[in-house]
Amino acid sequence: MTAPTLREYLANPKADGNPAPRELSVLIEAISDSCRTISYLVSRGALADVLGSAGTGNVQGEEQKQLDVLANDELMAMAKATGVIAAAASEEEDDARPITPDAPYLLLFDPLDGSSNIDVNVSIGTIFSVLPAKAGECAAPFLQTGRNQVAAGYCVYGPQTTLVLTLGSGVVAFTMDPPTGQWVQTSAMIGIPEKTKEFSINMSNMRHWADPVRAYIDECLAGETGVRAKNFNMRWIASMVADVHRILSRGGVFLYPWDKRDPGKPGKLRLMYEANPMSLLVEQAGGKSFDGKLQILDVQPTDLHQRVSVMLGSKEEVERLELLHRV
Ligand code: P6P
Repeated sequence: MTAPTLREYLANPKADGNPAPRELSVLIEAISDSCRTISYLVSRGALADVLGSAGTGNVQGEEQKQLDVLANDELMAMAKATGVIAAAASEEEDDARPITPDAPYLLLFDPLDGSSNIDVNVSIGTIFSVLPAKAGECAAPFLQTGRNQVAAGYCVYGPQTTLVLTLGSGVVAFTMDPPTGQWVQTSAMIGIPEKTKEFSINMSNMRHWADPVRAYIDECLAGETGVRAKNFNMRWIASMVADVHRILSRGGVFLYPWDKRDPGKPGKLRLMYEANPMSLLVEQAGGKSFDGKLQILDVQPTDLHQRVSVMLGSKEEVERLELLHRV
């Protein structure tokens, strides 16, 4: 029996016995088409003269890479063409864009996360989040908690191009078959191991961390001689999509916590289109995601581009961090 394609997966009954809603299937397939296009652009790199700076900055005050802008334009054009997106918001744009009045969904995305890795040929990715459109019901329809997401996922552009997706009934993965461009299911019901020996954090920020984070990492570094009684390994790709993909694939814990470098900033990563979609995937896969006080999916957003402290992954590790944040 051959593995289903993305289209077949979307048409098959889910846990609730029903196929995905038609408009949601249309959207997910359109996102996969855009990811295929972005993957092609990323893979051509210098050959297509798409590397390097775009010479512009984004709302985050960050320099935009050419591929950031190309990926953003591709996803915005897709959002308009589907007819099922009421409005779309991007890391690369100050304000959300109204798209199709009375359409059922809001789309949020980081078009190309990990931009600092683009020019050095390290894995990067597209992250997306789908919320129900509540246009007319509230002044700020985007400011819904991550629990409201109807779908979330990412596409990692690495040795394989893999789309990882949840519609709220588990996490599945599809790998793009280069000769045909077809998305073929390669993982069903991804589960994060509760235990791990791998942590993922940018250690150069150690002197700036809050005490509970420092205590947790010190425990990991103490290895089998310390309270954890086991040795840990460290990974930091500086591309959230790649680090989270590893954690979904074999376990681990990822931290980008608040630190003292800019005390007024809750963290580096953005809640709406990085932390929330990744947290839904992680929870759906049996892991946890915590901001130092709350489960990230319970954080009530107040701004489209707000940042958040992120600690997510294997359940046992996040619960250790929760304990250390309570003492
Ligand atoms: P640092 C990429 O720019 C990103 O937003 C995430 O993908 C990644 O985890 C993080 O920033 C890396 O940050 O400070 O280690 O360069």
